[in-house]
Amino acid sequence: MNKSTTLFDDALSLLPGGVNSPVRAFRAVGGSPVFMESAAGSKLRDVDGNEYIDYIGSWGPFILGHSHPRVVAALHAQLDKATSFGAPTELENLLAAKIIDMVPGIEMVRMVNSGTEATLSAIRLARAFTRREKILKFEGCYHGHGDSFLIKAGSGVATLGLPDSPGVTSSTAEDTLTARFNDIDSVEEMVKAFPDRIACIILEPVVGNMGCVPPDEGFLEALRALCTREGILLLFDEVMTGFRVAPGGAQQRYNVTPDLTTLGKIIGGGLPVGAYGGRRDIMEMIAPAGPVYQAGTLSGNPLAMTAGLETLRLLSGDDGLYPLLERQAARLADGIRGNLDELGLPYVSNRVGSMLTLFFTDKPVHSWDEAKTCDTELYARYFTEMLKRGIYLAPAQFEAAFLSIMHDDDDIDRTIEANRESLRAIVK
Ligand code: KE4
Repeated sequence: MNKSTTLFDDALSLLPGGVNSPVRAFRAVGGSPVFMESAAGSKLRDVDGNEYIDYIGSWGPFILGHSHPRVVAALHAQLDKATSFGAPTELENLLAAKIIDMVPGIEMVRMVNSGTEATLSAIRLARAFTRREKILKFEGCYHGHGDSFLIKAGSGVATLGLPDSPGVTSSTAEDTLTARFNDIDSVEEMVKAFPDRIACIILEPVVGNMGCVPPDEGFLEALRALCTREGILLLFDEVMTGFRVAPGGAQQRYNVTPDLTTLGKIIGGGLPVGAYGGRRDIMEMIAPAGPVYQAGTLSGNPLAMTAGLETLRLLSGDDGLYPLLERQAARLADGIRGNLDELGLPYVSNRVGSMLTLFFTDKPVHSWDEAKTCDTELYARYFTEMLKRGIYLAPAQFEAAFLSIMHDDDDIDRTIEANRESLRAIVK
């Protein structure tokens, strides 16, 4: 028995499902999760000494690759001073200023400790600002595990086939309306049915949590116009797309500015940081400036601020990084598409920047309706074949794969070859 399996057996008696986050448990792909020990650049090493090319990157944060020397050096320096005070520090000013400088729609920002905290806080703020109670989300989008979001959610909720989670009260669920991503008519329908009652529309502007699903031409612009017309706040949940699909996130890539934005993942450079921000007139309602309460013991702690600040400084300091990510991800996607064509397989590959997904369905995937037709059994077999070949993908069809600036030509070539062999193995 290898060490990962032994550790997982132990974990099962200590942690629910043996993990601290459901998607890590390999439930959707079978087998026992791999326990990791170390990482550097694009590579992971597990507790049994096996090495993998990493396409999870801790679910998005490691766009610079694991253990970037400048981030590690900055953390060592900060560790020697202090890790947290529960008092203001200059580092919070510096990271806030960097975020405001990089993200078009953010004039003021509040740090929290996770994407979930960011989205929970942002909808409370939207409800307070508009004095309305309903929110509207899209089927297949995931915005963290807050009660209001566990309604037809994506990511682990979709992966585990969970209905809207038990423990969410019916009154909470009633205040969450849902529509179809990329279908503006389904949004108009909800707006007509609930006039002047929707506080905000929250979406992943590029969905990652049903797999990677780009916005159709004009969809984001139509949402922007609808929200402006109806006095609804447009909330881009850029926890995944922020600093990923462009330095200024999806709102910069598609030139559509939301009223509020939530951030996470890359913003912490691998340490726990989330943030929400937006128009100053809205943000100034947050305590202690205004009446909307939100707080956090470790919000803005110096260690996490250091990792985030160094990461964003690196991303904004080198104009060549995003073109490099684009080139490498395009090469990978083209290679996979070439394999699919060579084998005559009908599957669909979606990509935006350095996030991409291979969908095991023959339908173009524009919304959850198509994503849910995927053959998740086949994905499970594909995942296992790729893992055997040293490629570490998301252990679930309804997730995105991520590249870092450290994924070099050899990584891409090896992944394309592993993809070819794995596709052959599963369709035999
Ligand atoms: P966290 O609370 O996990 O930091 O962020 C929640 C969240 C909010 N919004 C979006 C768009 C997100 O993608 C996430 C978290 N993403 C998942 C991966 N699909 C995190 C992985 C996990 O749940 O373990």
